[in-house]
Amino acid sequence: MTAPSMLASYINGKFIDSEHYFDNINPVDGSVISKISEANHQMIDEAVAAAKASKWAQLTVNERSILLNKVADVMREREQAFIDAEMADTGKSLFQVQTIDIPRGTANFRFFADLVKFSASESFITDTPQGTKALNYSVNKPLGVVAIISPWNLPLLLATWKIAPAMACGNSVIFKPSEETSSTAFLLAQVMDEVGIPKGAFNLVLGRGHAVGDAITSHKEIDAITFTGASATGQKIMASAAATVKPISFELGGKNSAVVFNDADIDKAVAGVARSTFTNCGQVCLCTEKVYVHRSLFSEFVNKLKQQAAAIKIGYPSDKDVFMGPLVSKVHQQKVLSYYQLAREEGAIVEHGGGVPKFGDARDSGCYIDPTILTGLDDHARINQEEIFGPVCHVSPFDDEAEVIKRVNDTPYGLAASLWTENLSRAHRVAPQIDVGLVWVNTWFLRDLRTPFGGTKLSGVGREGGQHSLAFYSEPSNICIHIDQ
Ligand code: 6OD
Repeated sequence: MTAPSMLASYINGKFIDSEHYFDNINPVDGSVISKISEANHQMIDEAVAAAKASKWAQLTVNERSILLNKVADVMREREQAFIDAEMADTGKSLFQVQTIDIPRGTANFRFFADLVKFSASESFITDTPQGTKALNYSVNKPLGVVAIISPWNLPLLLATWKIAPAMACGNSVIFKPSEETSSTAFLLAQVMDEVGIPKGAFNLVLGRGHAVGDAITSHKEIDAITFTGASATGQKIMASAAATVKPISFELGGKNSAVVFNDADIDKAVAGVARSTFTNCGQVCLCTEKVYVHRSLFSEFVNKLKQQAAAIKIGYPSDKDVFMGPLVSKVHQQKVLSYYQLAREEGAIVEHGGGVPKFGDARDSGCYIDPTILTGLDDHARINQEEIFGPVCHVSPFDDEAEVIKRVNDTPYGLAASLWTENLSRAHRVAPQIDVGLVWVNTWFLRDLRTPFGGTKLSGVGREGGQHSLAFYSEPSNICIHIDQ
């Protein structure tokens, strides 16, 4: 498994180093994977100036679509390099990068490259009672320079989810990936370069949040900001964007529930909740952290979920059948462990896990953590209110439908929920009452790129996906033509 060993920013069609470097650490064993050159303020200014001057917006929709499909083609040819780089940075399992992260990177480009060609703009014939007639139609223009700040949990997937529609709509982008996961971003810049994307259309600036992220979000020449990450960071970016009233689109944190009703197929529900809790070590904003199970099924459900957790293979990400690698970093491992400790202090019963697995080799210096199941706390325990972002859920019993809806909604977040029931009427009745942007019934993280994606409350602002993305990344301008009678 190899990843690029020296990572540089890509600005105005050139790879550029600064004299400041930091180490990119492998979460499997703490070794250094690569050196990352951190962009300085002058480089950020150059990137923004290049983005403004780029010819990208002048290309036709069809020309942009062809080039973005070429990006997808070359990413597909280089799939193994993307897989290796993503695994090295994140420690996520081969199975996951092969089936989720990297294919979605390519799919995001293809989807938006095609969608933008088939999108119509609005038009209305105005016919007033006084007999005045006019034709109104809107033209969708790019916003200009869009800053894209993406997180470490699904690095390529979440970056391309924004880069592809932003560029399809004719915007130039300034892309800052998380400092934990810059390798696939660097590979993507190489692809953009080779495919012949006009200079300045795609700029990659590498570095840490306080050094590079803040300089981007406060930059006066940036026209819009789109961000996926922690709610607290979203709050800071929003304050910074307010100064110039920039459009923003945020996908933020979650404290997502799964509800298992007494009419659920219990084995499907157990397998589904295990997947929604432990996938990517719980490091997906959509992962389940609170599980409500009808009291009649509670003990059976907890026992079966414990069996699933015990069967999870934890190890080297590239080993066959490994489902959980390490968490992304030591800092994050310490954060999740502090919540395991807090759960004990709050009086939780630790049904499974609660610590760090021991391997007796180099992995003991890595960022591994146990899949963990908790019970015994009420909904107002901090464990049941705060986003942990680790492979952990708390399971509580409930008695009736109205009660569980109220309890699921009793959180400052509103991203996702999953319902497990074989009763179709119940699914239709309950789903719209959950105050979240995404409800899955008898499944989880089943994605259709045309659907609105985003959250309510602390979980975000706006929706992306399909036409929602095109609406965010473009500015409609209405043209009204009077029709002489
Ligand atoms: O699947 C997607 O398009 C998406 N935006 C997933 C977000 C996951 C957050 O961790």
